[in-house]
Amino acid sequence: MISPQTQNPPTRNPSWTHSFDTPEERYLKSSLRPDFHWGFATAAAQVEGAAFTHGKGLSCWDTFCHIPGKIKDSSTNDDSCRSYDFYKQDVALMKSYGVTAYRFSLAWSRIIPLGGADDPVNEEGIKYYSDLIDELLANGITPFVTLFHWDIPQTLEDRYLGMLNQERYTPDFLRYARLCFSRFGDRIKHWITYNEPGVYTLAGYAAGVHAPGRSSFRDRNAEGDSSTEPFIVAHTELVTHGLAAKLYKQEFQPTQKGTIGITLHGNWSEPWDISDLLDVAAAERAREFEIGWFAEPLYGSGDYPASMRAQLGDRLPTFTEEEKRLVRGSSEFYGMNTYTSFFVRHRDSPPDINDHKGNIEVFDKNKSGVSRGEESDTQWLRTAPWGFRKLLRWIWNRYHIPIYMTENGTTAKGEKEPSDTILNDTHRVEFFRGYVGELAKAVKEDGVDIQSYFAWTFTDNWEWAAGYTDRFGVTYIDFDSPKKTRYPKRSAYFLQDFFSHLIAE
Ligand code: GBH
Repeated sequence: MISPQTQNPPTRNPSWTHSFDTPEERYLKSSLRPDFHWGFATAAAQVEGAAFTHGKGLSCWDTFCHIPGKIKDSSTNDDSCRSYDFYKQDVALMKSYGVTAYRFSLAWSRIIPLGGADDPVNEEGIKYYSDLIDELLANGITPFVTLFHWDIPQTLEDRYLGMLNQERYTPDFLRYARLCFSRFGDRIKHWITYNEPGVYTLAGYAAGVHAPGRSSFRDRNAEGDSSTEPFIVAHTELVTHGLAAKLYKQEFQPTQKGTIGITLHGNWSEPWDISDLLDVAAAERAREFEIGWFAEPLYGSGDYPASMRAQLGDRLPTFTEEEKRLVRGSSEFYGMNTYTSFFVRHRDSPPDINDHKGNIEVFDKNKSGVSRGEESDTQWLRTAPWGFRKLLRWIWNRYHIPIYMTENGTTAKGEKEPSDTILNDTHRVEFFRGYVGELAKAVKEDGVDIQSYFAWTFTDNWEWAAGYTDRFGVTYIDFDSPKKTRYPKRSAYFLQDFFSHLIAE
């Protein structure tokens, strides 16, 4: 069992010390800029709780998780970590971990309960975020804010199917964005419009396993079309990101002096058979479908990758010239979420109508039997830092734009049941040692401009369709306890020690 905590914030187990004295680690000392930001990232729907109180309106996840069969452990996010109630303790705990920054998202339906451009504002919701921001700043922690981390107001789904209706969605999103800039922008200098637009649309509209739960698969979802809707929603996200960024730059940036961008997901794809040109091409195609889908319009040619157009034809929307101008160059940095790497093999058969990956197959081992990495407690996720540096280089060489690492982390086997060794999370420590080390090498040796690292995540939380079964935190939560008691794991202090070694004075 875990021993009870008497201190607040809880104190570090004195036996948890880390030294960085291998030749490579000594060589990497002070390789990160003095103003490098490090900390943790979270999302409102995964941590806040207070889903139906304090004036909050419903989000698509509040409805989705109450539909039987949608969440693995039949849990809901009604109270989750209760960070709405305990934000002060959380800031104190983060401070004790030595972070310099914290990335969190705003729940749109807490701020505008019905979501729409003409709907009333919930001042209590504004006050919550305002207080959180003040608490962070008072503790020397720089807030990074995400406007949208997947929790669209349910009313907008009911009114017009949310992002499937670009025309009606646009003014609603822009009003929400403007309200946030005007109420928080005096103190927020780092804005992220969307978190992983690709995952929102693929999980919600292609696989149908996330809210709003649409797909072509009638055993799973009553409505939807996996062959078209994901691309329509992605288009809406790109264009409205561009509009919100333009709004910020024109009306707020001159006085508020902040920066605005977007966060994309992306895992490294490595050819299954490096000597097979078809696999080499398939890996590049996989990267274009996963990452280039958003990155090319934003940072590259201004249009979708040619490989996507070739496979998808008219099912991929077309940018008007005006939309292209809006989107291209709109993001001032590359927000990167990455968790793992895969081996990718070409397929000989033509692509399925519901394929979104570039007609490839994904493997855990390459042709020679080399594994992509050690298993976590999550099927898709393995420790594969070898691909992380390749990914950083690939992005940097193509786009030459500053990179903000906005998420990276892992679950670990054996964390489902509490035990007296559970807090000594060696697997997670080794994951971070690998990934943060590769990041430092990319900065020092490849000259990649990386300005932040946010580990996913601060505490165990509600992992969407996986419920409470997947624990990504550097802090253990006893979800059965009324106060959702927090217990630091060793990895929290490992990150603190590693970053004090890596960040220059
Ligand atoms: C991030 O998404 C989210 O931003 C964050 O909210 C979440 O808690 C965190 O990761 C951990 O999951 O087709 O079976 O190979 C990561 C999203 C999840 C996208 C896994 C790709 C592949 C599933 N990724 N998914 S599979």
